Amino acid sequence: MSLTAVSLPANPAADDAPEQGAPVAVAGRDFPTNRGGLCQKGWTSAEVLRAPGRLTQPLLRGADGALHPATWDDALDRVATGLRELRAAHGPEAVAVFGGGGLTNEKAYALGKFARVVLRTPSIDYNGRFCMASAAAGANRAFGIDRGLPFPLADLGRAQAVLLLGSNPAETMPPSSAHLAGARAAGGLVVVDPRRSATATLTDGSGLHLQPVPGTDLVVLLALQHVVWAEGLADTAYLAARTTGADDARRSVAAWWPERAEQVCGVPAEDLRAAARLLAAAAPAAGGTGAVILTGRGAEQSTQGTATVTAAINLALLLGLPGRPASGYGAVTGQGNGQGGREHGQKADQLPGYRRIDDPAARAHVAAVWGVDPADLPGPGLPAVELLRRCGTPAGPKALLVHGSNLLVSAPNALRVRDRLAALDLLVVCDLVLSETAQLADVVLPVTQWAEEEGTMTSLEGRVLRRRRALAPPPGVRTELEVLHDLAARLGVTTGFPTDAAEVFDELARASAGGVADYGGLSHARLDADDAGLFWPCPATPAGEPAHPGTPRLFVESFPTADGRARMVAVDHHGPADDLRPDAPVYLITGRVLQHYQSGAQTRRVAALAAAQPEAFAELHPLLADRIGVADGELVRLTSARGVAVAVAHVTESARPDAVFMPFHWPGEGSANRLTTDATDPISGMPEFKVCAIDVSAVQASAGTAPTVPVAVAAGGAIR
Ligand SMILES: Nc1nc2c(c(=O)[nH]1)N[C@H]1C(S)=C(S)[C@@H](COP(=O)(O)OP(=O)(O)OC[C@H]3O[C@@H](n4cnc5c(=O)[nH]c(N)nc54)[C@H](O)[C@@H]3O)O[C@H]1N2
Ligand SMILES: Nc1nc2c(c(=O)[nH]1)N[C@H]1C(S)=C(S)[C@@H](COP(=O)(O)OP(=O)(O)OC[C@H]3O[C@@H](n4cnc5c(=O)[nH]c(N)nc54)[C@H](O)[C@@H]3O)O[C@H]1N2
Ligand SMILES: [Mo]
Repeated sequence: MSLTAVSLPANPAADDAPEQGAPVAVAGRDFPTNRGGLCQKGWTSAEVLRAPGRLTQPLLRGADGALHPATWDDALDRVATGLRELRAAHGPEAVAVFGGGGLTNEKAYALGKFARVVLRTPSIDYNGRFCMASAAAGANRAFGIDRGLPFPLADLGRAQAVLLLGSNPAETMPPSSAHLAGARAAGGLVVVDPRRSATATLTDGSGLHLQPVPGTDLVVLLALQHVVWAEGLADTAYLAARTTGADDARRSVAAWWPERAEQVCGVPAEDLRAAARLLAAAAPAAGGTGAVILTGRGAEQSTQGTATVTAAINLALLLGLPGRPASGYGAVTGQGNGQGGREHGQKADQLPGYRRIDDPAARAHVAAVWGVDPADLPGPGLPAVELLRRCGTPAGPKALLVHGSNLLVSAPNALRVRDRLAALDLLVVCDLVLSETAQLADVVLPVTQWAEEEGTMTSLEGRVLRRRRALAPPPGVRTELEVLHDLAARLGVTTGFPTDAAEVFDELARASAGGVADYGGLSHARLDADDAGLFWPCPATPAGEPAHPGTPRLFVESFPTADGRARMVAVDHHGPADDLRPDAPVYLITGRVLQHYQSGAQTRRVAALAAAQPEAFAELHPLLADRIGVADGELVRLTSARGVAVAVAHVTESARPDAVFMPFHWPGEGSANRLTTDATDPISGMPEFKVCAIDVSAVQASAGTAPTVPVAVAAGGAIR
């Protein structure tokens, strides 16, 4: 299975799609990435798939301001008419598209093609911008390729040391944390997290938990490199043979000796030294079994996310790791199709096959597959945060189509996002449920989810997997391939948008051929024959020759850059955009809990999960709780320059005294993203979700005005 909880493998026993209403068992399949295990959310995912509140009819906003059930024809006509009018009045850029990393490869591909060929708009981006953008930017720059892991996940289990920066797999991908057991047993697990997360507790008794000041991972990484150089632990033969830029990178860490780094990141100098030595000893060049450096969202969702990833890569190169056994740098992918979702063209600057939309050769290739003139393909669009910021402004998009994202809850500075989306002339949301974003829409189209349709997804290791339909969709819903086909036809494009996923995949394979993410040798039929999937790049081979076996391990011989070498780039620390100050003296850090998925649109509707984590909460250290006079279980008010949130205090020593942790799974008053900043990384466009400055105080409940804690919006509540 791919490493996300909600995206579970279809029950392999369920060859015949059970009928609607029949029980669906979700079973762990014996598969190398998850060792047959499933996380808690996984065990209840059959419930998630059948969560109440499923939309089965399109909804149209009426003159009375409410959403009313409508026929598919009326709903699609309204969308097509609206798009045509807005395009005629304001030009093609006035229509924008927002995709999602939960979409299958086929849907992500079709959506990107729809934007460029039917709408002819450059304005398309997706929620992966919030997720993998910094890891992608760093890896593309250094290695010439962005595949979450350059080796099969099972290799991780053989590594003697693993450095995890800002990743909490014990809660966010429990099946994969089994692969940390090897490093843990060897005393080589190092977890960098300002919070004593569930994953950080795995270092108890052995290994190291480094608990930095939020937003200072880059300083930790610069210091680790400093120690490697200073103690003669660098793999200089590897640097000479396989990299460029090592001298620059070396100069950039000269000023970050451990005692100075400690002043900024708060991690004791001795711990920094110990971590660097432990990693160096695990490197194959030093006789170890392997060392892996992994980043998660904690290190990446920062205005210096690309720089932080670059520093992690520089450290890996310094130790000679990439391309060596059970070694290297990787980024832990997030959503169901977080990897495939970023390869096929729903990114603002991208064409299928991970091609650049500003590359003339890439445009010519893809235009030929699409049967259009390359000159008619739009150029690059704006990254997600900027796209949303411009929605409904005089020069910005007037219409937005949303496919697979609940922006009102998950986007940074969510109150501003709400204002921007409310200012649109036409908001169209395709979803399974009436998410908070769908509640604001003019048109809501009910669609199928992955388990109800045919398709493929790609795991963080670049393993392309077939997903077969495991259950019948509720009557009344359509697949997004059907929606795009129908809309294209209404907008005058009657070919090129098939509704059969195998056919879409074949075209995707041709469009990707010769690109970085080459799927040219793959098809549904070939993947059907191989339950374990195949790793891209997997190019087509000439007729009569054996099929390409796929590429489980990258970088063994060289890197896919112009000169075959990895590029080391000097980076430096500047700190968070919204830093502490007298009226905002505490950091807010955000993230996830085991029981909920993302914006919670699906998991908040599942009774068992809602009961286990019913309400928005904020973790506070006892010292901070004492200072503001709040006890465990009482309400706190969190205030940033953007907004105010209210949450239940969880008083715990796992927090730093200067940092409150709040999950972002809840809407309304309990929404962490009412507080977060929409400042972004200048290279990747990634917003700084993980760190901003807030004030926190006790909510004094006065009689009669007891504050309410937000709960899930009742399904269907806004329909009249
Ligand atoms: N249960 C569950 N699982 C999920 C998801 C979910 O919503 N729920 N979502 C999926 C998706 S899309 C993703 S992207 C992944 C995300 O997976 P992770 O990256 O593991 O998840 P997060 O909880 O966002 O962040 C990880 C850790 O970063 C820490 N952190 C916060 N600020 C900083 C900092 O400045 N530096 C460092 N080093 N750490 C910091 C937090 O304390 C947190 O423990 O999970 C996937 N799996
Ligand atoms: N503060 C803070 N905010 C964050 C993060 C953080 O760590 N901290 N993490 C960020 C990250 S990494 C991510 S990935 C985002 C995720 O946040 P979102 O982009 O909001 O992702 P989901 O909550 O998964 O929303 C998916 C929506 O699509 C619907 N859906 C599911 N499957 C399909 C489908 O096949 N088609 C369509 N059309 N709809 C479907 C679901 O019902 C749901 O309403 O949140 C980001 N926001
Ligand atoms: Mo994500």
